[in-house]
Amino acid sequence: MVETRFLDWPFFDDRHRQLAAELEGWCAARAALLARRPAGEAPDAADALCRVLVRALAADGWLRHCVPAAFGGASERLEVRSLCLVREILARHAALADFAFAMQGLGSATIALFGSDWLRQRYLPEVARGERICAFALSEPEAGSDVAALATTARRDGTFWILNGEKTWISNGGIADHYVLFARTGEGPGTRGISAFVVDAQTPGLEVVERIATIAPHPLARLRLADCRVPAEQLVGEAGAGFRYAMATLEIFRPTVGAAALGMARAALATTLARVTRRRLFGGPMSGLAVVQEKLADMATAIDAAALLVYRAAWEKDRGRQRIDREAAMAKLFATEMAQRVVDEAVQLAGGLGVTRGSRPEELYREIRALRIYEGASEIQRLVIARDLLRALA
Ligand code: COS
Repeated sequence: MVETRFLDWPFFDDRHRQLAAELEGWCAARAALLARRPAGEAPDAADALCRVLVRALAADGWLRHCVPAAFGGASERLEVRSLCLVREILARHAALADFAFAMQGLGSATIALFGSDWLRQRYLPEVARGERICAFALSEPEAGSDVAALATTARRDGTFWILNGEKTWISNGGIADHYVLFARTGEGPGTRGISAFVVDAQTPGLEVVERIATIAPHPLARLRLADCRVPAEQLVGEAGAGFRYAMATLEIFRPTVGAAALGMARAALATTLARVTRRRLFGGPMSGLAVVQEKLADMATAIDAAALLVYRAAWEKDRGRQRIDREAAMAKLFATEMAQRVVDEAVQLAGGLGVTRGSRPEELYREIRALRIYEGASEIQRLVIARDLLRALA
């Protein structure tokens, strides 16, 4: 049974309830597509399916939630509650569908928020129509959590910028049509000397040098930039403001990562409920055992607590709060950590089946893990929360 009671919470209005119902209908109608899995474990095994998912999500208008209305989107500006609802529902059905959706948003939001009209007009309508696959290229071999340490450089040369360096763990790397890519331009020290560029995948000097295989396959790559010449109009906003743009983008997407975790946790609970009511143990259904009921209660309570934090953060942003650093960090931290525990309990209650390749708990166990790492590891979210608490005292 699909949980819908949370949609009555005051964070939502009829628009959101309608969106959730329509997306559930879409997922039911596209069940065969959502049941497809990457062909094997090679680093590029998920490429073809990701492309198909992007096209399918676009064909029925879901990617319109990734861009503002002026460029073919669904709402005047990016609506975080809608992004979260779409991610939660897609992730409950198929993690790769959620991934395909999320990357269209993460790899275009910096353009939507800070890009020139020319950039927005050139990129965003194609993103919404699924004609362009997006990527967000921030991490480097020596700069993951500590963004200020990034070493890729961009040097101005007439009407071009010349980029040199390496980016790694770039989602959609290898299939993306463009990368929103961050490089050091040196206007100031550390965070104050970074700029954001939109780099087309075909730009000479940009090369995908390694495809990376992960425990839950999705397109991921290491990129090398060797005298990569990027036209000056591909700079997003102002030179030197890239760190702020990256953080503002992540602030929108961190609650949505929490929402994806929520979807996976709900899938784990649903699978567990189906199992414990069917399976008999010691002469009765497993669900009759107090030790099992205790686990079910803890799983459901953790899920609701995470949902409250996720949709609180989304609602705060949608109602116009400029910065939601603390709320976004709490949502991502709590929801991803709780989903890991809930999925682990689902594996435990499934017994041998839980660790059997191809079972739903086993799949969720592999899929949930990366969410505690990407877009700011749990440790970084704790740092953001603590700093915000301490700043309030100063
Ligand atoms: N919106 C707008 N501006 C923001 C912001 C936000 N949400 N968060 C920070 N900023 C601004 C700050 O206001 C500050 O501005 P000033 O220079 O004008 O004072 C500037 O950015 C620097 O912020 P801060 O001092 O907090 O930067 P630090 O280098 O100390 O640390 C952390 C920042 C660790 C929080 C950051 O590097 C981070 O989030 N790391 C994780 C990165 C990540 O998510 N990587 C995954 C990549 S995508 S898979």
